[in-house]
Amino acid sequence: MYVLHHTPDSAALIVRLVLEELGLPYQIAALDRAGGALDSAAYRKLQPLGKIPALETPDGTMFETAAILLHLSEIAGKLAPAPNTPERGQFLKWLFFTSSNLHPTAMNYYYPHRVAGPQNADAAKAQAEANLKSLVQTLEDMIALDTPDWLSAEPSILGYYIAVLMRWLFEPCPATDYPALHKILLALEARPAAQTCAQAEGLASTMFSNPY
Ligand SMILES: N[C@@H](CCC(=O)N[C@@H](CS)C(=O)NCC(=O)O)C(=O)O
Repeated sequence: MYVLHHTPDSAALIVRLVLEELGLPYQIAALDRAGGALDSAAYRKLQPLGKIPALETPDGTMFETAAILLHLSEIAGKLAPAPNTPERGQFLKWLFFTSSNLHPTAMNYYYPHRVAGPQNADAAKAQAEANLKSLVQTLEDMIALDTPDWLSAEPSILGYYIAVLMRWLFEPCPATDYPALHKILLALEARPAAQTCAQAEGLASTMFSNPY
């Protein structure tokens, strides 16, 4: 049994989608963020930076969304090209592009004061927005050019990761501006795993393509 330390519509949603898609048994451990749960000694033992998510697995606790997703896909042998296949390197490249560039820049957009201080937050947010548009366009161009199987209408850990980020980024980067990505979001949000998560977290059934 996996235990997902979770708040709704956070990066824990990405892990939940993958647990659902793989049919792995899991429990939700709700984090009382307003009550300071992220700073508690107990949670810092699971996630030393006090970030969401953390996942308790039969092999120990994991954090970092991309690491968790890769681990789950390797255990199940699904949702990513297998190790030692020709597609694996390309897939890993774009997974790390997402976790090292897109995800942190999304955080900079929502928490600009953290990177620039309160007095510079507006400028930092504007810069994050410009960076996000460029990063999302880079992804869009790659999909349109390469049509990879591992980022397509078929579910993958990378597809779900990007879908949740596009949900959060609807305001600066509406999905309809990116036709190749939009097609993927429509396919993923129609899946039973996505609808189960949407219901559980009180999200629209068009959770990725048109979230609000
Ligand atoms: N690199 C981490 C980032 C996780 C992250 O930033 N999570 C956000 C929620 S989406 C969070 O914990 N926010 C609370 C905060 O920063 O105070 C990962 O990929 O798991």
